[in-house]
Amino acid sequence: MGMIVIHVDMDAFFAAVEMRDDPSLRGKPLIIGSLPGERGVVATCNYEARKYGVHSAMNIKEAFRLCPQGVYRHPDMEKYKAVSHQLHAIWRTYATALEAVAFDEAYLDVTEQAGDFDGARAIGQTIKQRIRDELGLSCSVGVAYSKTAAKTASEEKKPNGFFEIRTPADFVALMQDRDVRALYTVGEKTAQKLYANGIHTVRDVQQRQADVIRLLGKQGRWLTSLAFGIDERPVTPYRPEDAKSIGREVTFQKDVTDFDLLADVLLLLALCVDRRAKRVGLHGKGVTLKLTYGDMRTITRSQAVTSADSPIAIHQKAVQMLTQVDRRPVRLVGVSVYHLSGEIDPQLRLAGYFEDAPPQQAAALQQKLAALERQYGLDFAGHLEAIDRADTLHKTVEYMRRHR
Ligand code: TTP
Ligand code: MG
Repeated sequence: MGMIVIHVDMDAFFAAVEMRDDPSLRGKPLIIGSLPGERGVVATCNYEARKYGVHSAMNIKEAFRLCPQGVYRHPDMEKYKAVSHQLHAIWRTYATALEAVAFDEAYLDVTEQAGDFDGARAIGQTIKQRIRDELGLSCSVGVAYSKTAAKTASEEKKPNGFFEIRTPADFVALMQDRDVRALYTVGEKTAQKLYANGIHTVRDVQQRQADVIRLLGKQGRWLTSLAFGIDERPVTPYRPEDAKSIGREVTFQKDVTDFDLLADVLLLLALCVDRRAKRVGLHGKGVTLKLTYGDMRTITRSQAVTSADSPIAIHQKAVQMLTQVDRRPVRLVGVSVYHLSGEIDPQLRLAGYFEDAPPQQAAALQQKLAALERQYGLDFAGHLEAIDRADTLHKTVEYMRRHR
């Protein structure tokens, strides 16, 4: 049997949380985002406000023009994040894989727990009930054979909705006379392109596959499959290392068995990662070590750190994790930082390596580089800039491998 996927999406999420916590807001149009008079947009609004035509991403001026009697509030992201954790705890109970899409939205692979669609319906209903009872919030649930169908299903009866799409044929029957924009990933721009070529409905996409592919390339191929209800993407579980990250890796020409060499290579990788992170003004709150063994099995190890804001900090963590993995021949080694945060002072971004590190760390880095120079007979300190380039990094690492 194929997959069974549940898509859960909270109703008017930020607004619903605020109404739950402040009953005086209930029944009034509530707009969360910028305040009238400020610059900015609507993050979301409750369904009362939607009656006036207010919606997400609308300029706040426009929202105020449409709904001057509304209540306007700034979002409280910390609070929504906490609620999101509670939601995840409930969702996780029922899924072998949970893919978070946003604070308030996730795909759950319930194939195993559900057994069949009747089981999945029971899980979907239980999730809705628990979110209502335990968190005082409402959500919409879609149960389906694929991710796209599940998302389509959760939108179908929003708010407080529940809907099932059990087969591709059911999906097609539901969708074929709808506008192309009903297809997942078709936005305004894509729609205009299709309209301009006389392709208006999902049925048109089905009947004019070659034109759709010619017009849209890769996306066109995806859409023609989708028009027939085909979407085989798995629910991909969220892991910390999947969060937006900055990483660098290198593949050896011959498998490496010397873990001291790997530790040395990790210093160069840490330098590259740190530099790239600084360039975009971010630093990580976690470090991931990645190894691919000679048998192509890849493992990753991740650990939180107070702040991965220096090459030394990144390297230390990576090496610590390296001591805890299987010592088998290694084909590829990589390091990345994740949970990126913090726009650092733009001035600092331009500063060199040693200037923006605390003196102690700068000294530690100098020492490590000097040790590498003695060991391999390479002038690292003088070539740090070049090491950032893929070909130089690769050459340097190969040189180290042969001269160890
Ligand atoms: P959505 O699920 O798109 O919206 P929603 O939950 O508020 O409403 P619906 O009932 O239609 O699902 O987004 C979830 C939250 O993400 C939303 O409450 C606010 C935030 N958000 C923004 O901050 N900006 C945006 O442009 C959008 C679309 C959402
Ligand atoms: Mg939502």
